[in-house]
Amino acid sequence: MPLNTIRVIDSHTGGEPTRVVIDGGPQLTGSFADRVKTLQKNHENFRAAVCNEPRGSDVLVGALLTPPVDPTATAGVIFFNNVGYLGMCGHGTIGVVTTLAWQGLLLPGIHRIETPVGTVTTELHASGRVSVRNVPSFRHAKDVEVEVPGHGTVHGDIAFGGNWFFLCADHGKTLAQENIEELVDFSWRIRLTLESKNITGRSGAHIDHIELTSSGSLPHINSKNFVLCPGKAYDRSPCGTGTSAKLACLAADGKLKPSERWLQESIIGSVFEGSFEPDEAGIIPTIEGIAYVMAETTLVIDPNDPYRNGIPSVQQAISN
Ligand code: PYC
Repeated sequence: MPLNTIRVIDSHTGGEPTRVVIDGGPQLTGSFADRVKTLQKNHENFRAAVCNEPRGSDVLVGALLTPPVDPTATAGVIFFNNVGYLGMCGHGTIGVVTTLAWQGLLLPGIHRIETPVGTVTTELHASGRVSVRNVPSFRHAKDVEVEVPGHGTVHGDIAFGGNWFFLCADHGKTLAQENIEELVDFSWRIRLTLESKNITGRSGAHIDHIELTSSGSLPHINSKNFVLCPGKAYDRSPCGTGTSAKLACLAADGKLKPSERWLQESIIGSVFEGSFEPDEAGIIPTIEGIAYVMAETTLVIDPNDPYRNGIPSVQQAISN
């Protein structure tokens, strides 16, 4: 049987990797929603082969390019990870724009990118930085009380920034790299509690990202976060959609004014710059960061390889 090959370009944005599939991925047709459904229903092996071990890792976010349906967009993209699919991905969008520029397909300027939750407007700056004007973001609920087993009561806001987040500030933890194992375990217990208590986003939406927040480690940084992603990997970047959700909460509390700059630090110290414009649905956030291309490679799917479709992630069951 012939070997199947998939060409990818790997980049990272603030330490968080994005693997853009540039050739060999499924050809999707129909409306954008149909494409997402087809990918989810018929191409699970593709997702797992690209993202899961042994070719990928839990932290990797994959990006499948597809021709846009929206005539104003330059490209369409569907993001996926070790357990499933993302609505939007901020660090991933910065990675996609950087990758397309690296291939010589995009010049500095404005480029609209279609995603499953709407079209975002990106700007590739001459410096190589990329800003992403995200989809409308909003806070759904404030100060929701959650009893975390083995810890006690915490409170958090439920907000949408392209994905659904539970943002918690009264966690009592130190957001530092040496505590990552503890932060993963604690955030995962919050996630399980939200599920067991049926605490959801709007219209029953699954809250699959947990964001712990604290003050920044330097005086000019507004806030630091630790974001646990759906498949139990933590975001090395400040999380573009998580920063958008944070901006929505700040705006709802009147703590940040339109156009005011917000510096959001990640658990490893990388920083996104954020700001927002008011919108009838909440806010339109813009986040800015920089990505670096790390590898251009061809994945080989050998039909004789028992792990050709990846090792299923142990987190798969809960996330589906
Ligand atoms: O940057 O939006 C983001 C993101 C979501 C999951 C990982 N990164």
